[in-house]
Amino acid sequence: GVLLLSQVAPYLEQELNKRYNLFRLWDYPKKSHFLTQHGASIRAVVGRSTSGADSELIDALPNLEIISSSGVGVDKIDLIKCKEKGIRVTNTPDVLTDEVADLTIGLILALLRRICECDRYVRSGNWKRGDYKLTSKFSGKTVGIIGLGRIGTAIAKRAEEETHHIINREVISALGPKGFLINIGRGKHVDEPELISALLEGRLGGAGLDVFENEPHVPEELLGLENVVLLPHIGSATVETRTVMADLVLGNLEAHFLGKPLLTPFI
Ligand code: 8YV
Repeated sequence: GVLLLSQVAPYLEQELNKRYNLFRLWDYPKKSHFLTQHGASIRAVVGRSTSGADSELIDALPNLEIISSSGVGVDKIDLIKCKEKGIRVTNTPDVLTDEVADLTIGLILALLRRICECDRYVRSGNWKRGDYKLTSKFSGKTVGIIGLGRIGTAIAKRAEEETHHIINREVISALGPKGFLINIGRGKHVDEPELISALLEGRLGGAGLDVFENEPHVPEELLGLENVVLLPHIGSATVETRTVMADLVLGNLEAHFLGKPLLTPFI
């Protein structure tokens, strides 16, 4: 059997259903009941970056061979446990890079040129009451990118938690009132309370956020701010990209069960 941990693109679920004996974890009100009843029959797990797979789940699936995850991030999968038990892990790298990079530029422009705020201004009829305030130019600005390329990943593997709260008070202060923070990676990279106080106190110009520390919770303080743009973790969420990601998830499972080399092994 294949266990689906959370909702994925309909296409992926349909294909999994056609090919395997598919169990959807959320169909079972009590996870523990499902695991006792069916745990031993599960050979593969499919999830997304946000669903992960912790050591408790892995231990409850004694015959698990592979975790095929839709998404590039594997930060919520207990990789040490997987290595110990010889469980393979695949993700969907590269195919979503364009999508996330495109949205990052979208977020930057939305934030600096205050596109969402301007839209609200027109809708509310305030345009008729006066001029809109001026915004910030993007062309020519310095852009700092903190990310996990091939080398960054190698470093992160050596030093776990290397990226936790990497954007702290010091970095935020360095950005300053004319600086903007975009987070399209992981919520935990940013010290959220520090970000909030910097925004409230005017020590940071603004923030464009696709991810949060405790999704889907978004801190109340952010909701009232005009100089933030808030997105519901949609970096890779287009029909085109999610379909290619789904094919990669399916391709990895198929390769595994045919005893062929995995297409995109993480471990
Ligand atoms: C997803 C992501 O949330 O790739 C990642 O790491 O965060 C996103 O693409 C998701 O897992 C897609 O299903």
